[in-house]
Amino acid sequence: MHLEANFDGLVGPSHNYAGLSLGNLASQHNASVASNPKAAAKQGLDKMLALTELGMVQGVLAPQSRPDLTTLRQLGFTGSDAKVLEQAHRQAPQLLSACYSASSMWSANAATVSPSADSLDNKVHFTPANLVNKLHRAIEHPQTSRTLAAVFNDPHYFVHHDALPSHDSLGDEGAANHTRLCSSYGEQGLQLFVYGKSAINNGQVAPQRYPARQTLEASQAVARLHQLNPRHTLFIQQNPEVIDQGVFHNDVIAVGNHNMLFCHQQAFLNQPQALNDIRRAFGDAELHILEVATAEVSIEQAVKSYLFNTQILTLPSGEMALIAPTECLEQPQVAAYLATLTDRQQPIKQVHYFDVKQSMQNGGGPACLRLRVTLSAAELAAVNPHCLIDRAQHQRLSAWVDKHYRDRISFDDLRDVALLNESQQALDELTQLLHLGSIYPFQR
Ligand code: SUG
Repeated sequence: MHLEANFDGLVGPSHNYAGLSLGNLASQHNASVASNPKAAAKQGLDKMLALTELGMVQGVLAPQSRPDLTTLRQLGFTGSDAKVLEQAHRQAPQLLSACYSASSMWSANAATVSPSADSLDNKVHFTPANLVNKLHRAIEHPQTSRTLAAVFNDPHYFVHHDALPSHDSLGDEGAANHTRLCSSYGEQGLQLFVYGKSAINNGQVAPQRYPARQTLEASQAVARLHQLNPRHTLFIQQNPEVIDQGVFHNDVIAVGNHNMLFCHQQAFLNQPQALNDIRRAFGDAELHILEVATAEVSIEQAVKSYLFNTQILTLPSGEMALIAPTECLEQPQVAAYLATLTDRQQPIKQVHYFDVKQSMQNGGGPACLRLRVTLSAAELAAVNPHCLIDRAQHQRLSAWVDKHYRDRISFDDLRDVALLNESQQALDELTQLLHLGSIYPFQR
């Protein structure tokens, strides 16, 4: 019996809005808004608990230690920690913000994961994403590797690869640009990689305004590392025109689960052809493709609402449920679409709305916050059990947030060494709650 577990990134104590992500409209628009880390972490934890109450297996991934002092020192800031922060604040505010970002909360970007059913060696493969396109995210992967290794720590079942080399031609954004379609979780599935541009084939179309973060070459490398069967692996290109309208990851315009693909009509380049390729590669089994027409929902409304950054869950009953952000209720076209969704001929039978506004304001919806890991019963038993959420663990983590998190952070707070000390103390305690060992540089 296989199932799909969601591992959500726990929002870190330094969650803030710094306008760091060109091409991510929410991040750009909210650059100077004050954040509320406590509310952000609680919103995330509440979504995790709610999914367990729907009968799902839910895990949690610890946040990264911020500020990233290793990087700040590597950039030439010296002296005591307080001095490092003070200098960076004065001389290079953008670098200080980058080293303070809590962006690891969007664990869809942590890694690409392939289940054992799809890999030649029958193991679950993880490749942390190099996230080279944005400095604040490019510094995540060394810690991501340590964190994933502490959660999926049995080499009999789990294989951990290094991130791809850090170069734009190998830009990799992890599971945000990857979907697996299957008839049942434990059977061979179709691994669908969606890239923004080909780095080597320069003749190909690419976005003009905003960056394409994921390259074809990176996706192909991940597929090789994960020992995927080429017959069940497909690479398709995201529509560059929508990247230029704020669709910075494929998971902002399409989401798949089981034998269902939910996407906008403009999600992929040459969409009719792309959908035919998907149908052909999926084979004879039943596949539901639910395509939303531009006439029904514009790209602008899709981006504002994150209609496609929803999670599609297969509940224990076999019914599918959609986990949507409350912003979907605020965009009239999207609200109207969702109001009639369950009446349509398609597998989603329930829609649940969640307030993840703190994350949304930085361009991260419900699907950005989770890393999906398909597991057999034996593989699940090999996962660090303290990183799985139940009511008791949710309660402990909520109390931990209450104890350590601030309810307001704006840029000037980043220079305060007290925030650094608070964060390290919080994370030190967290490693005990989650039985992670000493995964952070400050603990070594
Ligand atoms: O990489 N935002 C993230 C949002 C990631 C969303 N993930 C998925 N679509 N899977 C990003 O752009 C904003 C940080 C700031 O501006 O403070 C940020 O990094």
